[in-house]
Amino acid sequence: MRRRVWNLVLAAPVLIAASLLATNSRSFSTRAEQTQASSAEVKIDNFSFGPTTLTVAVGITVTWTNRDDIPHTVVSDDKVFKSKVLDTDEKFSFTFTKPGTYPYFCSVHPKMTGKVVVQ
Ligand SMILES: [Cu+2]
Repeated sequence: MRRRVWNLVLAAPVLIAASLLATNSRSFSTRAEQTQASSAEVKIDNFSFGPTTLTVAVGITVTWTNRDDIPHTVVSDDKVFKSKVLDTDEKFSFTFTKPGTYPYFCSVHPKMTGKVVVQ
């Protein structure tokens, strides 16, 4: 009995912290949508990257998702990043830590090109 009370005492601050954290992250993500998101997405579909040009802030993680029923890759022209062959619904992520323009293409279908602009 004594032990159960002690567990409760220990659990209370954890629960409070967890609920505070949940509240904080919710308000943060609302704000993030408007100003600085921490991630961005590119969809691969119908032999194209969408959006073709994605502009993000430094530190953003971009995730490419293959929504096509054909395998594709995401390969940087300057070899900054390179995915494996992505089957349907597979994802590839890369975090951009330096400003610049990062053109990329699909090595299976080199006519498929896109660009990430990091500001
Ligand atoms: Cu492709």
